Amino acid sequence: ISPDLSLDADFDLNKYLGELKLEVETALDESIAITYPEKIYESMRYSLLAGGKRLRPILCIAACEMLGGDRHAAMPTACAMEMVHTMSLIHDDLPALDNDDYRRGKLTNHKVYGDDIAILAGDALLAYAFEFIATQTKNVPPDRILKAIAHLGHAVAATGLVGGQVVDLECEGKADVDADTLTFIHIHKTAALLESCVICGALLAGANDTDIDRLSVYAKNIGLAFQIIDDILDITATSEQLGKTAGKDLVAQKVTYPSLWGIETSQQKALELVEQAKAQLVGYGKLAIPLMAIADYITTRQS
Ligand code: GRG
Repeated sequence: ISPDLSLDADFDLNKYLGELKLEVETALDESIAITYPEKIYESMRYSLLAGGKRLRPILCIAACEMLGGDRHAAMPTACAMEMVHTMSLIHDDLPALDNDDYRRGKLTNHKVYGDDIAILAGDALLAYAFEFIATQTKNVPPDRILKAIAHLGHAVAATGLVGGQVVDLECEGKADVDADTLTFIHIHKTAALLESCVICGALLAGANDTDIDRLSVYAKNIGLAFQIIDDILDITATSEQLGKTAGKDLVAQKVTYPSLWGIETSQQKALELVEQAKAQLVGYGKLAIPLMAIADYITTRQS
């Protein structure tokens, strides 16, 4: 589904993603200066500026622009989304959770700065994200900013990311996790923040209730599709590294969509979710092209 295929021809998604990623990274670089006590600012910057696709800020900006909003109005919120995402990764990598040594091709935060500073860097990034939206958003009516702050709070609290992570922890080592529980985990752990990026971008542009409903379905669907593809990429990447049999053994320890449904059915499900996501945006015409293209990118991405 496309708003108008002839208008699509000129749109270069890679160029769009590349340019926005650069803009976001410049804004992120400027968002935190190193001052006393240096160690905490260095630790925050180490993970915030470690690369990554910057998909969350890009979604925030694309949603704002689709509804006629200004890119600069959304940039502080877009940066805040990446701060929250980064802090969730720092905490997720800690020995008490996933215990990972590498992230985005670099040593994880706690491997460089120690568990104590990594916990504090995560806390600082989370608090600063909200301060950043409240103090840096310019030329947007305050009621819209307030709605965005409330939405993000709901998305990261026990009602969102944290709740999803808790259920994930409870399922660890269990072989009988069902599809509903898995969906609960992913809707909260992964889709909630992606959804908040889209909704907050839209709120800053002055979205009405219908816009919010449509974008909410769009974002939940691409969020779930994103996680399904993430699980598939995990298997294929692990298989490539370790040989197919060893890779399968390794991923079998955790119930995922591909372990429940198989890779092909999971891929099909992700494609269906993306088509339903795009169907929400047909009424927005040419302005929806970036969000439509990002939805497709979710299922075609290789990393
Ligand atoms: C949010 C208060 C608060 C605490 C964190 C640890 C935790 C609670 C939640 C875990 C959240 C988590 C790590 C979800 C996984 C999300 C996911 C699919 C990450 C990978 O995202 P990409 O592919 O990564 O966009 P890049 O590196 O490109 O940014």
